[in-house]
Amino acid sequence: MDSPLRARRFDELPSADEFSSKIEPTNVPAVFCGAVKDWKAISKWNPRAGGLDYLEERVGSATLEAMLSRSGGIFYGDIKSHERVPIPFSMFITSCKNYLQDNIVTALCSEETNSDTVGELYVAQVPILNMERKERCPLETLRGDIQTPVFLGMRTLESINFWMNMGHSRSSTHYDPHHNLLCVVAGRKKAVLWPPSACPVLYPMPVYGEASNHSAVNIEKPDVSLHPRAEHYEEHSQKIILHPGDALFIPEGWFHQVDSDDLTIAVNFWWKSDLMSNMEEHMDAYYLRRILNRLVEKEMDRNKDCMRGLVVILIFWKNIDLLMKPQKVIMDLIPLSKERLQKEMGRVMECCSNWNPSHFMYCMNLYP
Ligand SMILES: O=C(O)CCC(=O)C(=O)O
Repeated sequence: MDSPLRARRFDELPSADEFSSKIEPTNVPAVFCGAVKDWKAISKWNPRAGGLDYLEERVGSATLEAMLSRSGGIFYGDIKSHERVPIPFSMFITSCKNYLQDNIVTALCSEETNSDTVGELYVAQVPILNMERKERCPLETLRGDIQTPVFLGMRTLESINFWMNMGHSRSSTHYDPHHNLLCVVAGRKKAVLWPPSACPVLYPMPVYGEASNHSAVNIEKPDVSLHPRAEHYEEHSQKIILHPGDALFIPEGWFHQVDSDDLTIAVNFWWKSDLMSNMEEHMDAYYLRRILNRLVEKEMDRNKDCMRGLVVILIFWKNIDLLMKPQKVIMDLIPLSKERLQKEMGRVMECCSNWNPSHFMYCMNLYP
């Protein structure tokens, strides 16, 4: 991982001005130690210190949508692997109490998720605040137990969400289209982070379709015959451990995989970045061409990979059906000389104006 992309640790909290001018615009993660340690939630929600009774009393009657995983405690993005099921929160709390009584101790953030002991139900991303759908906010009552950290200033939040798992669980590698502050209230989380530039090794799913923000690589056991570049995924990653009271800034577009110790509770804040807020739709085609141009120029300097990218783009362009079969396309790579490459790239760029931007996005999804 390049050092400018390493997460910075802050033992003292920045002011709202410092966050807006020096931290947020860098689009590099940051850890704020003890940022939310004074929340009432820290003392009241802890499942191992009476928190389950407290939550039951405050919000036990709420019906929530929980995620039910079909792959043990690992929560992938696609609907084949999990579904959202409505459950009374009191039922989930009762399961947590039984779990505590059974005194099952799971290893913190172990590298291998043990499917015998993991919980399959995850109360994930349940709104405490939801600006888009104000009526769908089953945990609004909990708002009084938390405060928006001062350094987020007067930002307009999209949502504040509640996360609580019973057994050790893993949220699979994905990115979000919002800036995020992930705050741990109880338990511990291990976040593995990759910058957006790690796309080539993480193979995000096609932009059209379900779970487009998720990596197609099975990080537990990458299949390098299917995803050859995934062999290098660790080189681009960094690991962060979060304790109760800590907060992690995950900038938009950063891939993250999150492991939660059993009985972990967290709250996250999502807000739209200035960059996205200021992107006018009529500029999209220009941005796309501009970015493509920059990527191409960079890749020109890296002869080998550039050939691969170009050939993928050309093959896609010639035969739209192949868009659905990226592996086949990658198998069909052919070498080109640098001169030929430059010429062909010029042709591709000339064609850009005839392309629907979404064709580009498709290619960009597979390469880089
Ligand atoms: O804590 C987790 O399991 C996932 C959190 C997450 O993906 C997020 O905050 O965007």
